[in-house]
Amino acid sequence: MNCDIADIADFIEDNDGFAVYFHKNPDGDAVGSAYALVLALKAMKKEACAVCADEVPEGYRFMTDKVGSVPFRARHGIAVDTSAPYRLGEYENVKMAVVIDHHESNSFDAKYKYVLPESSSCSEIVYSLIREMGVPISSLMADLLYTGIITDTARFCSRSVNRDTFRAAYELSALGADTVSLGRRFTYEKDSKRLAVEKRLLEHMSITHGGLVAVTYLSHGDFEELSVTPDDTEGINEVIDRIKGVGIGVLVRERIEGKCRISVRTSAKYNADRFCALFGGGGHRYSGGCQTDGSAEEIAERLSEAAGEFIDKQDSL
Ligand SMILES: [Mn+2]
Repeated sequence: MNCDIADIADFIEDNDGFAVYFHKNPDGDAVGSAYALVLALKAMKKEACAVCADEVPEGYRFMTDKVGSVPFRARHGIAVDTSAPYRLGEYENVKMAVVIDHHESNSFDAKYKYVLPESSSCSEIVYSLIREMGVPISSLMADLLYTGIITDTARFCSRSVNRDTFRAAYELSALGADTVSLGRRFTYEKDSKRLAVEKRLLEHMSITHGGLVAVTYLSHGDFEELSVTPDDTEGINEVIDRIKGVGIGVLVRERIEGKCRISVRTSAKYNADRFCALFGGGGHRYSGGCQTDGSAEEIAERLSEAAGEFIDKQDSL
């Protein structure tokens, strides 16, 4: 059961000493929502820091370095953009007082839990919370939140985009977000490394089941050969999301040998959260993920079959 967003604002007002946790392999939404919230807490003269099991990707540091987030022994945990405790890595056993998220399958237990699956990004929710807290939104906060929105929605192209997304984007733009350069930097321009990664993904792409299933992978060997960093694969799921007519798109990444991270994108007809649940994962209606052991190539093959079966079952209902 969700609490009211005003309850979270009250809890923050009445307390001090917050650590804002966000998921490992952080993306723009995790980074944007966490650091914007830390800035808002600091603006309220609260002690606050952002915490993640992994480092903030290089590409976001021009913003996060300005936040001045220094780790300390916090009294209260706040988790943002994180669907389940295991996504916090080494911090998975930290007790959260507040959970703010947009993953339907959110499995956290917290006194103040606010999960809005219809929200296209967590940054959008954090934006509402900061307004509820009555904190003026600085241009750095606006940049961070706008980054969360455009990266999580693949520049307003994901199926979860709605009028609230555009309203938040518009207001953040009015509050000083550098929309053009952030949009180009995070969702449009690609360097040669990124193009090489995409080329490899297209080479590995198999489209089966009458065009309904698209599966591709980056093997551990590809990661080594192309020296792929997490920065090079930010938003890379667009390669499986932008193919016309595909019902289930799957991308398998084997950054650590024998350990695969799987991303799934679906069309309106198939539920990504339910498909990923078959492999112990989860997510949203149109996007999800899971993890499994094996080589990327064999996992890709197995998932291609599983996706075909899932589609047949769904279509026969
Ligand atoms: Mn998100």
